[in-house]
Amino acid sequence: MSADSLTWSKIDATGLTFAVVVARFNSAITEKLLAGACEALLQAGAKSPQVFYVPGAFELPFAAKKLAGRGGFDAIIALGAVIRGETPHFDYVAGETARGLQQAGLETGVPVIFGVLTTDTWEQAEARAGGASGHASNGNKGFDAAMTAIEMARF
Ligand code: INI
Repeated sequence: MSADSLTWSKIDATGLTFAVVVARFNSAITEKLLAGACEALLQAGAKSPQVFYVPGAFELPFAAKKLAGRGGFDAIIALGAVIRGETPHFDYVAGETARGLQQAGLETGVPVIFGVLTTDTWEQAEARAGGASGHASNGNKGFDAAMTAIEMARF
């Protein structure tokens, strides 16, 4: 296991309610993150999450803040994939998404979880979304984001 991996002890999400906001941009990746997040929530005994879609990662903070402010969710999980490619657009999208999600959580008091991949290449993103299978056992950051959400909801 690499030094920067998150580790999870057994954690109980019984009775907790989660919203997952998913960016459609790079959807082949973000759908795998969503599957990983749902797997974690189910394993931990949470209800099925309510899933909401936005066009791209840049729109995640707006949706997360709106859902957090609406009430009824113990945490919001934001999922996206920002891939560098050739343009400086990456830095704006990745930076503002991170800043906005942190701000949404701090301003509402509801945990908002940063489940957004920021990678140089498509292959790196795929590897962090569970590879070809998308399975949690294969390193799926959507799974990790959901486990983080459970822990922070219990905080
Ligand atoms: N959105 C992503 O989710 N991932 C990306 O890699 C990406 N790139 O590379 O441009 C991206 N751009 C769209 C952005 O999130 C907004 O939807 C768009 O700028 C409209 O606000």
